[in-house]
Amino acid sequence: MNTKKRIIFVLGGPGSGKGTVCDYLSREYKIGHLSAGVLLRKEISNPRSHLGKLIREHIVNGTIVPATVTCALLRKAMEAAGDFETFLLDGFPRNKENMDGWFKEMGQETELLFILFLKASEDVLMKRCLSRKSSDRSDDDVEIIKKRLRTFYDETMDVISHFMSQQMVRALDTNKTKDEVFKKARAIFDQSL
Ligand code: UP5
Ligand code: MG
Repeated sequence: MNTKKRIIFVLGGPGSGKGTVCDYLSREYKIGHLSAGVLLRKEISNPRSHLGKLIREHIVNGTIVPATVTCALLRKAMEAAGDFETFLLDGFPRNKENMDGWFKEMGQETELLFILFLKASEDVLMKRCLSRKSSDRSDDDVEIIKKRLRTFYDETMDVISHFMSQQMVRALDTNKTKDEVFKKARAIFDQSL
């Protein structure tokens, strides 16, 4: 990549609205949206991929795929996305290993702008994962959702706390309606971009 891409990590529990908010923001601000989860699921459905089995095991256990795998997919997708200067990374990095791996692999060629943290209560997270209509997500099962939640609180919150200590986190309450969330997201982006 020739110029440094500007990156926003979008983090939050399962069902917190990462995909929904990123879709909205990418349209409104004409910025790229890369979902690590979507890229990993695509890799599983690619019969030529040697990584499918490893990724599937992580997804059905609600655990986290190593950074080398996810960073390689993100890099490829970023290069294929064309002209965007700024990208929302939806659902990455999910633990310290992912975060360190990102800076090692991508730190030179990207600039981290801030972290958007989507906050919703645990019962809202569970309800939204379960109510996702026509879900083709094998991990939208109550026992797996519990594991995803545990991984979020045990590992991803460490990443968020790390960036909080650097005043890089913009928090957004997603317990509210989509319209209220979008309005608040706009306010954050108008100030921070
Ligand atoms: N909805 C959204 N906002 C709403 C609102 N304000 N009011 C009412 N309804 C709202 O939203 C979920 C549902 O809620 C939708 O039906 C939506 O319409 C509604 P969505 O935007 O899909 O939430 P999101 O946070 O994207 O939920 P998702 O389930 O995708 O989050 P996860 O973090 O669990 O999933 P992800 O795809 O990121 O990861 C899946 C798995 O992949 C992980 O568990 C892990 O095993 C693996 N993974 C890695 O290992 N590494 C990675 O880097 C990424 C993933
Ligand atoms: Mg998502």
